[in-house]
Amino acid sequence: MSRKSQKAIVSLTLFLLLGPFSFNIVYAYITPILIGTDPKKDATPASVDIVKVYLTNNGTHFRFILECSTTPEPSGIRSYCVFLDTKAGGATGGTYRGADFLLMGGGLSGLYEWGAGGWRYKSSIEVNIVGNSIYLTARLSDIGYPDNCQEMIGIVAATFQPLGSLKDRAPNKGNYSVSHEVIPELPWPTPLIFVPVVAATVYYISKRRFKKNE
Ligand SMILES: [Ca+2]
Repeated sequence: MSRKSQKAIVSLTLFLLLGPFSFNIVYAYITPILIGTDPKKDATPASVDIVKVYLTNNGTHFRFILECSTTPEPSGIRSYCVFLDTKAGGATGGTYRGADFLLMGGGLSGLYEWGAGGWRYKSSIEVNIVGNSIYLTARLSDIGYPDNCQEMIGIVAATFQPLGSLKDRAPNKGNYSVSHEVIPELPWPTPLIFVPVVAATVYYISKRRFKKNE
């Protein structure tokens, strides 16, 4: 086999092996962090009863995971929300006074920002249902992260049905808090070390195979 075709095969192998790897790993989410729990059966129907709230991120996006008693069912009349207090000022009333951002799955899904006395649509979010959980995913930059976020970020999760009517609030009073550092805990070190190791191994195996065939 010519050196040129050997090189081509090695390149192709690397591309096929590392393409999916680099995509999946570099954009992988860190293991979700439990932000807080809320009593079970304190809201009906069970699909709006929040029991656990998790947070994760992949370096560019953050994701809240609301675990409910049964499968969440966002709709035009049922929403799953996360309020974030990221800076001074914010909501002057409602579910969480002081909240600056709102992620809403169901109703008109999206990221909302408090301004001029009300919630204003800012950008789209991703809404997914996995088992008994609903995933709400938004861009970190859309909440002004990291520069415009205070040291401790306040969090309240809530469900509404119909949209104006609060069903469950987690926690029941006050708010959960997460330190500024938890959100940016970047997953980079793993892929940066892992990918070159895989690349080196693939190249080594290919080289040995070619030598054998020569
Ligand atoms: Ca609950």
